[in-house]
Amino acid sequence: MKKRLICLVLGLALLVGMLAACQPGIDKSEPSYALVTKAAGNPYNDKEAEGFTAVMKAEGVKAGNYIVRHPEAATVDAQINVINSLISQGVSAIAIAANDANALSSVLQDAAKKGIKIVTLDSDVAVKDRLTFCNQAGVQQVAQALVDAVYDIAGGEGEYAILSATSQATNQNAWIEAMKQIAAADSKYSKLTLVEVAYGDDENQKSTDQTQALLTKYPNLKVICAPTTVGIAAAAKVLQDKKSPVKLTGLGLPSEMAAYIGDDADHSCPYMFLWNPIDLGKLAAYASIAMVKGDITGKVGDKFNAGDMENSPYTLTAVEGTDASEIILGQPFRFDGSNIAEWAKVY
Ligand code: RAM
Repeated sequence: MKKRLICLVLGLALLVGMLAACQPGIDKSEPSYALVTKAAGNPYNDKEAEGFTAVMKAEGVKAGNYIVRHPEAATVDAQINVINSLISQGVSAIAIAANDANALSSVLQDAAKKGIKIVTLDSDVAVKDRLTFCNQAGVQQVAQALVDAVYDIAGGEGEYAILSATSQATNQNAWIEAMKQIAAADSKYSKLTLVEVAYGDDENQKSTDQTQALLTKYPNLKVICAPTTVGIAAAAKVLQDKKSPVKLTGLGLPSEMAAYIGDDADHSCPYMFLWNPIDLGKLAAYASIAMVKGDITGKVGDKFNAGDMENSPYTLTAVEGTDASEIILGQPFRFDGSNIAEWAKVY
């Protein structure tokens, strides 16, 4: 029995080795591009990768010279490992959705010293550690849409909670901070009370547990706002299965949320928002290519072509209050009962 197990393990190791050997390696005579997402196991990240890969193929980058890496968990350590291995492979550019705003600084600086162009997408790092940021939608616009949705769904007053991703996620933290400021700045929102920001770490089970804990802790809770596709899908299922009167909004993937969207007692989420994550991956691919070619350097005002993307050519604009740049993909888009079926087929 033991022998058979050893044979099986050795056989599997051999197979994995052979498969790895079949992967085409980087051809160093041509540029090479890497995408590093937040983590494996999140369909949103698969969509980003789909867009990135499609552009690489369309632009004639040869197989082996574009690499998609999904770290094993949404942590800084997992991303540092991946970036170190990309530095040793000698890629020309890394596009990364960061799990932390500051903790990747030293590894990204190492990469930059080797001449690797660093672009962020979805979740930024400190502006000194990257050349530009492919931003899905303006932070203020996302936050305003979410605060207004909470206000509307709660009927203008009462308790709400936020179910976020990881506590270090730059993008979620920026949206939540902006939501708090918007709510504090206008007396219209003064009857809304944010009772807790909970973290489901972009894991289904943790997000489910956190939703259940919020329901137990806050019997008067009216709305949960989950600015994460993993969190909103987990919360939607908990609320709908329980036929809970608590309602949900946030940022969700239409393909995962179609069963929960609707403006009646049978559905947990009246409406939510997102952007096209496939397009975000495409934008990061085009920005990386333009950066490596030297068409852009990351300066505000730089422009680049992005194939057949809707807003091409894109211009690098200033991140509010700084002279660092970002590239805004578009506006947050609203999904409700009237359009969810159509969009669920797309992403
Ligand atoms: C999750 C991730 C991602 C975020 C979306 C809305 O998939 O946290 O970073 O942009 O939600």
